[in-house]
Amino acid sequence: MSKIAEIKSSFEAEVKSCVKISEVQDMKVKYLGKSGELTALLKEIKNLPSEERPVFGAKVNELRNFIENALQEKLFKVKELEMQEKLQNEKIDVSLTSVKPWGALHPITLVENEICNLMIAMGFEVASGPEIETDYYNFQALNIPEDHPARDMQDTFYITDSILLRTHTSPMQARLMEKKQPPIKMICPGKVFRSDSDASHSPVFHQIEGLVVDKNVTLRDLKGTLEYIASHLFGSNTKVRFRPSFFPFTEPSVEVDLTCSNCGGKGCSLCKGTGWIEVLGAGMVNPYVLENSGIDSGKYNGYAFGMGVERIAIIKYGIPDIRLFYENDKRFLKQFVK
Ligand code: 2NM
Repeated sequence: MSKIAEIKSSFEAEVKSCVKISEVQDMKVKYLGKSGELTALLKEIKNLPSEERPVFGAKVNELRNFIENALQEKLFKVKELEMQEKLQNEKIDVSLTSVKPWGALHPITLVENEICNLMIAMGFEVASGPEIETDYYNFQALNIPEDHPARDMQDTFYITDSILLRTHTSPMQARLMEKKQPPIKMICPGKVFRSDSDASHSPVFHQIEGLVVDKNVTLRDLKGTLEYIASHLFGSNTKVRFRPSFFPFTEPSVEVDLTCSNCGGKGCSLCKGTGWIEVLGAGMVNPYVLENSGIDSGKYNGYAFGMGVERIAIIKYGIPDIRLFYENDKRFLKQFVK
């Protein structure tokens, strides 16, 4: 009996000092386990006179229940304690400044914004439209005939017979002309798609097309507008040259050359000794295109131009391969951060 009291008081002292879950678990083994103190005590029962055994057994069981309950209670308290401690030590300071990931505008976005801002300054409105277009707006409305090579599966990504990925942004201009009567002064920047891929062609690239429709618009108005853009993009000495060309949607049509920004027109490897670089296409809007969109070609005329944003950026920054724009190599992209 005195042994029972002894175990109880040593247990009570020990349990008080427990602060960890593992300590409580160790105590369970020490007191209640197979080779624990209570089991050892029960083994002594055979040494007692038979009339004392029931009382002794009952006392040991009472102590077992007491220990079990006390350990259960202690485990609960200690778990709570450990949780509080974790909350104290592991709290996250959300007000700390984080490590900022690197980011900047893409060079294509920078050049696109630069051109758009020049056009906005001249009073052009900016419009955008669907990248998935109908054959009608992408080709028919723009006077591109059925047998034109651009309509070939080799050049155009078709979704169905009559739905496709736009090959230029002019379908948006046809849409606008249908909705709005002149005067029209608009540009249309956006992604365009052509089945072509090498160092100077990407199946997805960016265009900015411009359109002016009004009374008495002249080729000189077109040239003045392009001179303004060219001098801001490539320097005030940049000259603009028109060469005759052909597009179904313009008549007459021109290829637009700028004096080489690398050599200033003297001739170098970039311009292959000519002093000029072909940068964009343009012309006076074909009257058929105006009529297709419900504009009276007897009353109104206009000019239009189309340029590749990548092409402008390649010339401006001397970039050797168009694919550099799409690889997201930070060493390349960082060079354009001002
Ligand atoms: C170019 C070249 C020449 C053009 C024509 C039109 C529209 F909608 F008026 F018919 N938009 N863009 C055009 C004209 C585009 O890209 C080389």
